[in-house]
Amino acid sequence: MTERELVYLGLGGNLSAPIDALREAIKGIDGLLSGTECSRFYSTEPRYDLDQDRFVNAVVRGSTDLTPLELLVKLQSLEHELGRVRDPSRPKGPRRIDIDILLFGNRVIDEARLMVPHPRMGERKFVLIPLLELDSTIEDPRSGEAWGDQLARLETQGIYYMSVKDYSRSLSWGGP
Ligand code: A4P
Ligand code: MG
Repeated sequence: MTERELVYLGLGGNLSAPIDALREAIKGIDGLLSGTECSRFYSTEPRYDLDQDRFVNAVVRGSTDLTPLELLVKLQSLEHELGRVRDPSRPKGPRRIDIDILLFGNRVIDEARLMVPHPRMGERKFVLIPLLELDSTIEDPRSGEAWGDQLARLETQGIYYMSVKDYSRSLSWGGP
């Protein structure tokens, strides 16, 4: 039997009502993980492909007894259901929703289909800030370094809190 492991997922989107897209994604993820919790939502300047709208980013965590690849397949079908369309000419371009596996317990996974910790998370404030909101003490299982120390080395990246009405970490939103 597999043991339950704590998983952190990075969510982002910048096309057609991204707040709604993230909320729908969180509902879907809540059906896959137990004890789901979510960071605040952040409005973030686009990285890599700069000619696109700001993203909404957040991090969700919860526990699972799925294997990492089983979880990846389920998350990819959730992305698809929520209207994710891949444009091969713009791999870092606009998208309705992107769900990345950031951390899976303390595992280090180096497979073509799945790399954990997510290989670029240490350079992304739009990942590290919401991640550390959920647990300020977690460490990179590759290096043992605190993610907070990696965050402290990064340059300004344009990360803004969003005031989302009636939002709470327990996944309950009041009102429309
Ligand atoms: N894959 C490997 N490791 C993982 C993992 N840990 N989690 C493989 C999820 N997937 C993983 O993913 C491509 C392949 O990576 C998958 O088939 C899977 O087997 P994808 O989601 O199809 O491709 P992608 O989303 O275009 O790549 P990626 O790296 O997730 O995109 P990025 O790098 O996230 O770029 N700026 C701001 N401010 N905020 C953003 O959220 N996002 C992007 C998108 C660009 N700029 C941004 C943001
Ligand atoms: Mg992705």
